[in-house]
Amino acid sequence: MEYFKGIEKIVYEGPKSSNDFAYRHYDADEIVLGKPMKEHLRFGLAYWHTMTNGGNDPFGDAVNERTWVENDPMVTAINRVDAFFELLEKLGVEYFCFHDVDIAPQGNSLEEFFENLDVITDLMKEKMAQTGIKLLWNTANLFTHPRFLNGGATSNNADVYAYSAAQVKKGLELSKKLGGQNYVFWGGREGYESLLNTDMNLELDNMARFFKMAIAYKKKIGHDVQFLIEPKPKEPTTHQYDFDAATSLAFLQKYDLQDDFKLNLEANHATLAGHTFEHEIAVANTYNALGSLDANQGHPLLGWDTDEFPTNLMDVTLAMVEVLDAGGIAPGGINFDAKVRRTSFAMDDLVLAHIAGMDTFARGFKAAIKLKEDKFFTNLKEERYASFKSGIGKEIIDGTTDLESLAAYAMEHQDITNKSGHIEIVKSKLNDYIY
Ligand code: XUL
Ligand code: CO
Repeated sequence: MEYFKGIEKIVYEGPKSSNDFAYRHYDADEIVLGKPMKEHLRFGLAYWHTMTNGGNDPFGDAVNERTWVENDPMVTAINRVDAFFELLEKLGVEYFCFHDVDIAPQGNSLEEFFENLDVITDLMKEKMAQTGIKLLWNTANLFTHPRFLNGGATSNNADVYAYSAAQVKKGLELSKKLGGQNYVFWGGREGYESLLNTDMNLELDNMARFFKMAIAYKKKIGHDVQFLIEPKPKEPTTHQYDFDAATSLAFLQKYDLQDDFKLNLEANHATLAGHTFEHEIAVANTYNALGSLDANQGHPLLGWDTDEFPTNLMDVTLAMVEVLDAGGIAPGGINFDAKVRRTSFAMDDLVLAHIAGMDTFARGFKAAIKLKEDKFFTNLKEERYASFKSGIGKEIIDGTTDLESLAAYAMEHQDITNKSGHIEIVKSKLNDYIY
């Protein structure tokens, strides 16, 4: 059965095309920096937004037209697999991501849930073999069901902790079965609402214990998958433990987990934390911890996680500059953790929204390459930090000076002149690369 009727495989037609159902910038096979563009960008589709989300908001019911939905949840789940792979193939996207609860009904027990997951992942495995489509990452949803109201691995309730472990154990087995390249831990409700009744040290210790058990289990089953933590500062809890890249890295170092985890950074989570996307990627790069990206954008006027499709070319370009600095994103990818607006409820909106996101990333990627080739930022920074190239600055870098000799130097050089950064003209020149 065909779900996306009337839509052919989306192909690259070039920037002059007026066909909405074509790529104007993303040319999967174009050789860029020695390999096809698709191998740089490694786009992924998110099951939850694309297949499962109904378009509900706190004020309104589901609106999305989704022709795979039937009364029997298992029939719907099976239909979804067909529709999902049809969409992946039509878009020419080679990776996907899911939470356990996105793909199969939970039934009335863990046993039933796991059986349903086995049936659905059998189907997925067949489709993957037929199409060459790969699993970028999967994860366990430890936040939607009421049992997780106090979190999963940081719950005050040990039975919930054990339940969470069961889901992650199963998730790792499914990752192995499907050849998952990464496995994500987003701390859904791993955080707290009030310190008045929260033992933060116990909760953080428990989270570290949980991660250590997951590392032990992936080793035990012989599945060398890259673990990723996905930072987010708030929502749903007031204080999420994995607030941002820096906080997550401090946690990993405190518990000696830094060699086993990298970060999955999401644009809208960065902005919620009061950062830019490129800031978060740059912080990860400082620690060699860039794992993967969740591509989306927030609304500049709204303070919550709107998960819009990424269309802001400047933001995407600056993020891609950092990705190039990291030497690329593999084995991570660029997962569209993005949902169509409630007013974009038609089936073909799913196609159009992904085209928009992929074209934006292709343009941003090319602009980032040009910026690197022209040494746009390198030249600016070399000039700005020139004082560390020679004289006292070089001594600081070489470690051949100390506080006393610096103080003696300062006594002789009190007449300090700073150079203007001319940041306004820098921004204007940057625009030339983007638009
Ligand atoms: C929530 C979010 C999640 C994670 C996976 O804001 O981004 O969908 O990406 O659990
Ligand atoms: Co995400």
